Amino acid sequence: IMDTMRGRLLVEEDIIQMAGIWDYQEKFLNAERIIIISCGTSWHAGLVGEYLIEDLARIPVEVEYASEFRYRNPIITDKDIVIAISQSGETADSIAALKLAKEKGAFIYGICNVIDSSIARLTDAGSYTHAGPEIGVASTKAFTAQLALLAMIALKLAKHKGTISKERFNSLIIELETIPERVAEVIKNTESQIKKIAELYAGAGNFLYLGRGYNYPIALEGALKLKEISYIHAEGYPAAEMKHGPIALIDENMPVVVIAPKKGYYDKIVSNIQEINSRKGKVIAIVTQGDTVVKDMVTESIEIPDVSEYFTPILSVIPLQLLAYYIAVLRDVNVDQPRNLAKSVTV
Ligand code: F1P
Repeated sequence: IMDTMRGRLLVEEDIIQMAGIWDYQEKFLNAERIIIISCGTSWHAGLVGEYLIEDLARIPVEVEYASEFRYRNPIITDKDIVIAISQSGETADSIAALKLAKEKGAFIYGICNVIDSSIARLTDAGSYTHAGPEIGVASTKAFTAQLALLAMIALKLAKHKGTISKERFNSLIIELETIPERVAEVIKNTESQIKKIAELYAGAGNFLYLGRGYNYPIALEGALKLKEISYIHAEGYPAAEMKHGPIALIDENMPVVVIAPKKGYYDKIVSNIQEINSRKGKVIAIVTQGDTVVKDMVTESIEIPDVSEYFTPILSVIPLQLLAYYIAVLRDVNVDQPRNLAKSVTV
């Protein structure tokens, strides 16, 4: 993330070179719609991007799985901007979806980690995440870098659309610059605790992950990381959807990871935890530092620093990545090379 942001988050008006959209800001500001296409982990980043761009810049955003988009008959015009997100830049479904959007006249913006990859070459413009090579197959640091970049894009658009004040923009940028240090703090402060939690739950057959708002996509991502590298069945859901089905699964054998920062949806998530408790589910909660309410209600709580809601996903995903990692290690599977998964899915 530090590399993603280095040299770009300069607050002085004239030298802002944020997020590679400087030369295309008119296109972005006049866009009737932004469509984000991607797969897997990158799709989860796209969902956070939707929340950020709609919330801050008030531009309508749709997020589509490239693997669906490419086979249906989507409505795309030259007024649309399509953002393709891909760690590898080689994912076949994303390439096909992007080509389709290009044929229909959309402006294509890429967010890739691998420089000069196929997707990067197909785009009209873009930003690299500069997260460094992902050694393992499962995308982790590229994901947090994607989130940082999307926050930068949303903030930049918001400022120029006038949907946030200059003062608010400046204070959010200053805060965003502190996020890499907060990430380091989360790793340092939670790793040994997460190792112990992994020991308690490495034998579980199923996991449920719940989150709301900005942290709903993080619930999806936490579940995907566990599936990908530990081979444990896991489902991610918006917490409010729990009552529409998944609640039937909750009993004393079901670990439920709840992302519960003390932000906008806090009271709602507290009542979701009560519902899980009354069914004897075991809650592992991600909470804001100093939160005692949720801490007293749950089996395990993992603290993350108090930051603006927009940036909570960058921090809340770290304990979930570590949990999946330590569970996989305990189950003696190859975390870097999970079975059946390829680093870039080229078919
Ligand atoms: C998409 C993706 C990854 C996942 C795995 C398979 O890749 O689904 O999110 O971790 O590696 O591919 P990409 O388009 O972001 O490279």
